Amino acid sequence: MARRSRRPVAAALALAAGAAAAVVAPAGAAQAVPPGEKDVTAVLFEQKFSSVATACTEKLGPAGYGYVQVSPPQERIQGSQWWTAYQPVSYRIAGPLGDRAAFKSMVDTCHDAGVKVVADSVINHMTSGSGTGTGGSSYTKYDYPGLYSGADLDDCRSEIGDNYQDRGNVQNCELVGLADLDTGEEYVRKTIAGYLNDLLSLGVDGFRVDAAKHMPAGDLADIKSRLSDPNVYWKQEAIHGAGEAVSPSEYLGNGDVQEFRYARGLKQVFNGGNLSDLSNFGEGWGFMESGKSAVFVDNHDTERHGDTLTYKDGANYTLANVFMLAWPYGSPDVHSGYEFTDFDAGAPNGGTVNACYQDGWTCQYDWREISSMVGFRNAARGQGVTNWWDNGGDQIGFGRGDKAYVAINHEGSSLTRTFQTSLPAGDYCDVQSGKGVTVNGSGQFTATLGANTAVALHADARNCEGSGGDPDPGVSGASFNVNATTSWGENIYVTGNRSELGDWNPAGALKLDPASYPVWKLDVSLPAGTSFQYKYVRKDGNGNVTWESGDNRTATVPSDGTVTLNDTFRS
Ligand code: LM2
Ligand code: CA
Repeated sequence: MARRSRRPVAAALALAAGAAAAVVAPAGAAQAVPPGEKDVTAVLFEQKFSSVATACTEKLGPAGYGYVQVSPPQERIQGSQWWTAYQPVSYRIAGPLGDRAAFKSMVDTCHDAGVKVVADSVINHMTSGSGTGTGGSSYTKYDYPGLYSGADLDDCRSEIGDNYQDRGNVQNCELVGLADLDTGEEYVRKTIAGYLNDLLSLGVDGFRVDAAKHMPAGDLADIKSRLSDPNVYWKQEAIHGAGEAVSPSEYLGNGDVQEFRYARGLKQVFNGGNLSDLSNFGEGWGFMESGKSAVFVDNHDTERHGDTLTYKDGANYTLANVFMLAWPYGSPDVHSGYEFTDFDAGAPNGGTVNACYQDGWTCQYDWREISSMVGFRNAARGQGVTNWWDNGGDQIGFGRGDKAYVAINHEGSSLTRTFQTSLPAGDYCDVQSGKGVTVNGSGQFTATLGANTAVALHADARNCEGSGGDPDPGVSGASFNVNATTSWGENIYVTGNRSELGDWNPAGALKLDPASYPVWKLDVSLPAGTSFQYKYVRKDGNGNVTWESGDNRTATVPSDGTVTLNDTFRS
């Protein structure tokens, strides 16, 4: 495996030293608005189109995601590494994720589920090697028969390297040695626009523009003006680096720009700072205007280069996503990839997701704490922050007008508090835990938040039916009792093949009550007659998960009442 991959791109993506250009945001800028009512994008990194389609129908649509972003669909170089996706060979949809028909079918299926589709678009460069691509096209560097030849590539034929102080070097030379397209040239502009128009003809709703900083903003404006929908959603990847020649804000005239400082700020706050510092997160931190910023906790590059949080960061990561979705700045991407230890490792199972949390698929978009906040964000749309509270440390709470309220306890001990909201009185579901909460006539509710947990209420979740967790008395279900000896800081959870049990997701698993230790107990509502599989998992204080050994356990809910399960944790 080519470990050399780390250094060139670390350099390409590195921050250069120097003074940041001040970005002045207009006062009262609106929340970012990709077209439509729902602004959260699930990024399904390197998933096959057929698996993306299934996710749209089963998870993304029902959860309220507005968009799904797919990895680059065009023909790429062969190889098992994920980054082959960023080495185009031709603009035919002929990669490992699926062919043209599979792509089209995915777009149609996602649309039927109410989810729009963003395509990751690699238009700054072509591949640097020679060989035969995933669709059978042969190529050599600077020559892609039938598409581009030497005259279409930039004259600078050397690597960008570390010099981000020189605009010409950044935009006209070769990013990690990849053949750089001359986007100033008519034929190149026409050809790139032709590719994007082809994707639009298949129903695509928007583009993530890869390596935007490496193309002059005016060139991108020209290309965009040639599209069948020149106002299409346009999300430019321009990485902020202090003191660099090219500033991300140059691209705001074209459309949205990804605000990398947002993700870096969340890492800083959740890995050591205080949540109380987030009260002015956004323009108040010097970020670009909210209405044109695309934000994320991590992406496929930053989770590998370590400049942001990742799925490996346990509650810090989960709660950062909860905050992002609750906070009205920018339009959020929920990144969703797969477990890795090897930087280069490509998608598990050839890109096919048979089920979340199998084969290494991490499915962040489906984590109970995260997916439940998509509905929160949709309910809170258009509402500013109200009722901010913090303890001066790592505990915060805030409302979104009379539509929603969230509190996050990022400290190591539990928090019991009466929170002041602007919510109408009545019953709500805490969508984080699936337990009912009552807001009184003064807009207050009292809750206990365990260490590193959140509570979240919103107008569209007035009861917990269908959200799992809390059983209503007299309703059918399962009574879990498991004898498990634990060390201090450890807890026992149950998960299984039902949404009520978190769909085999350790992050969505249900915590058992240790009041009768060493027997941990939980009652869960399940439909009468349901046969299901389950297992217990052990989590330590850092969120590390240990699954029970052995086969999945099975049980069936009787037609009237509850099945009682008396188990012993299998180490
Ligand atoms: C991006 N945004 O601007 C992508 O988000 C990022 O993932 C891409 O890098 C990069 N720009 C180019 O599109 C990845 C990966 C690199 C990889 C490139 C091209 O992080 O490691 O570079 O894709 O596949 C690889 C090798 C590298 C080699 C290069 C050219 O790792 O060592 O450089 O190919 O052969 C000599
Ligand atoms: Ca370029």
